[in-house]
Amino acid sequence: MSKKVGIARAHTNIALIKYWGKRDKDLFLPMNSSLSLTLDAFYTDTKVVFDDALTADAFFLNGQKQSEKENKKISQFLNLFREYTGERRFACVESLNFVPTAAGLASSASAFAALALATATALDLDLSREELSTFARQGSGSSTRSLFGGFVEWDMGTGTADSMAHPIDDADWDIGMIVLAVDTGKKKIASREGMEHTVQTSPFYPMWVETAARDLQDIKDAIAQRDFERVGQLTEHNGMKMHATTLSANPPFTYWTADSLRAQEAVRQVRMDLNLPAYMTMDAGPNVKVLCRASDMDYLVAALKEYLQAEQILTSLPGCGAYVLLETDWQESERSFSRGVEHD
Ligand code: 2P0
Repeated sequence: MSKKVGIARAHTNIALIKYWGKRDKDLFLPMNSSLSLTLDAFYTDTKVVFDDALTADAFFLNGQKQSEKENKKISQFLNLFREYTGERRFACVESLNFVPTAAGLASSASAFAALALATATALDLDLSREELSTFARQGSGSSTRSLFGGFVEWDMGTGTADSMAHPIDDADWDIGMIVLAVDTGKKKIASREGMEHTVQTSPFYPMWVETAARDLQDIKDAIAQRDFERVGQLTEHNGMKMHATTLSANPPFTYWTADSLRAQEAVRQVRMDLNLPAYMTMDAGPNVKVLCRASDMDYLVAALKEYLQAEQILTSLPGCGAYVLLETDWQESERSFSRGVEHD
């Protein structure tokens, strides 16, 4: 009996210049390049064991065996590695999500980045992080960026070999993010379907692609100059444009709820009252994320508590890239996961 084990941690990321639309659905090639901030506070730990004794792949999330549908997604992802290496064994995948349920943050970014690194570790693959990001991408587009820390670009590339992530900047210059988790229910329109419908039906979509390229260049320049206000303005502008493409889809749809609008209004009010830079962005869900100065976070949170409940407000500093864990780290993760569950 032989086993090969790999364990890894990856943090989630929030796009400042959004990935919205695929030019190739099977290969997860995006219509535009994107740029994100990796977040320290939210992450996934994943253990992969390739084992002779298994007769099928198995997937456990937060200690629960997952449905056939979820299992299939994981199997297909593992197949990419099996095809690449000639590995024939099945694997057992266990993941622990340290993304508070209350955050309502999509966890596919940290999930597939952790799974990619854990699998590559189990199979002793000698790949650069950039190369590994091309595998992660084929699990979920946004996970491409979670292999790196700080500000990260996912270059759309010309094909599957070069559509990969690159680190841009450590974001160690007083950067923070506040998550306003106004609604934590399951999203009604999955991002995958939402982006496809938008690509197919929104007359604004070509303009999205054209201006996203410009926004990306501008934000990279602003990051290089450490011009926080410019980074924030571009983030807010780009995010709102993404959501304008959903409103202009046919039939139209939106990820915003009344609570999202109230949270946006709270951010506008608070930044005006405190006269502090704070910029909003939203993803394929109702929650509002606020890019701010790390040193302003306490003031902003205190002021936002006038409008939202304390438990709806979460904060994070920039996070690091994905890394390999040892068996002892995994045991510690399992313990802290069960402690967290007990506290819920
Ligand atoms: C992003 N989002 O750049 C954008 C902004 C949501 C809005 O990436 O189909 O789960 O698995 O590649 O990565 C969410 O979509 O989609 C996403 P797939 P994914 O973060």
